[in-house]
Amino acid sequence: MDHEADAHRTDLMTITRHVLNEQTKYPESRGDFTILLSHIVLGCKFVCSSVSKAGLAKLLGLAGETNIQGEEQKKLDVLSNEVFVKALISSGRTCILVSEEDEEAIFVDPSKRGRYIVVFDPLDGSSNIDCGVSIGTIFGIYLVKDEENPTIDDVLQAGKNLVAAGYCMYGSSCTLVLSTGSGVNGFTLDPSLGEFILTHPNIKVPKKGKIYSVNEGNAKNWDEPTTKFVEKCKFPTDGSPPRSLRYIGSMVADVHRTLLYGGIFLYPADKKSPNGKLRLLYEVFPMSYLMEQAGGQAFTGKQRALDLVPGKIHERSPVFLGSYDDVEEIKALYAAAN
Ligand code: FDP
Repeated sequence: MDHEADAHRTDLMTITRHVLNEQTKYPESRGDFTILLSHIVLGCKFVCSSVSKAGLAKLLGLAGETNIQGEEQKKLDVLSNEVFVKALISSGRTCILVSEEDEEAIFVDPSKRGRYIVVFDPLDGSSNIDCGVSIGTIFGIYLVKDEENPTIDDVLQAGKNLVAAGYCMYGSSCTLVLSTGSGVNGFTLDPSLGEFILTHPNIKVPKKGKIYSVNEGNAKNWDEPTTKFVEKCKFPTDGSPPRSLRYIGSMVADVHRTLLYGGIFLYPADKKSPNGKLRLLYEVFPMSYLMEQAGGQAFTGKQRALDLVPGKIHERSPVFLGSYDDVEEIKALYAAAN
């Protein structure tokens, strides 16, 4: 019997225990982040349970529809947003919230205010809900400059100022991937325990990948560097085999695969959408932060993604992120084109 392996199986590293361990590296820490994270985790557990019961619970359908009891049914993304907003406010550790679902930033009442800003997309990839494809929650966390006087400028910070970022993927299992600035760790929800357990410690994205991930339906409108890059993936001229194309169309799932298997995920600018499609604050920044923390890169076509400073909370940006070498290739093509 392998007693050592057995000891590991009985020594469960939950996400809370992991963050508490990290916290001991900062003696000045007051445990605020751990409390904030436990509220994010609660939101993720709620959404996970709702997504898995969606068909059964008749949660699907348009917002505004009524159920048998005559109550208004909420679409999953609307419901998820409400759960996250309430959980984050009640944590007492947040001062500003920016959600994909809300046009304006939410300023938390002074009586419940803390020093963290959370930017999030409560249910990303929502066009995939009805067909049971993996979807997820994405979040990024900043610190406010002055807790007494939070302003919108505290939100409009470069991605490199994030203090933490992560996503939770609602797929065949429920996986929460988190970075607090010292690497990336993945936790899987054990439904019988109701706890996220560390299952993917210290994730590193392979230096070079064999997969590219893009919505090729937009190819007609791409610029030259993107077109050349995808052409090279399909018809390599250096003797290497062609790369595989994988595109789910749900950012969390596409990025999760890229993080684990390597490769590149791209949502470039095109003639119809000069800023691409993805939102800077709660899609591009958190995923770019995780990718860099895992040893990869994230580029916009012009610069390092995390150096961008948003001008508006719902601003969009093109993005190329993934394995270090793959992003180097696209950077070289853009450099040659300018
Ligand atoms: P969705 O429209 O389903 O919400 O930004 C949202 C997003 O999904 C991402 O999750 C996904 O990567 C992207 O849009 C897919 O866009 P396309 O359908 O244009 O490929």
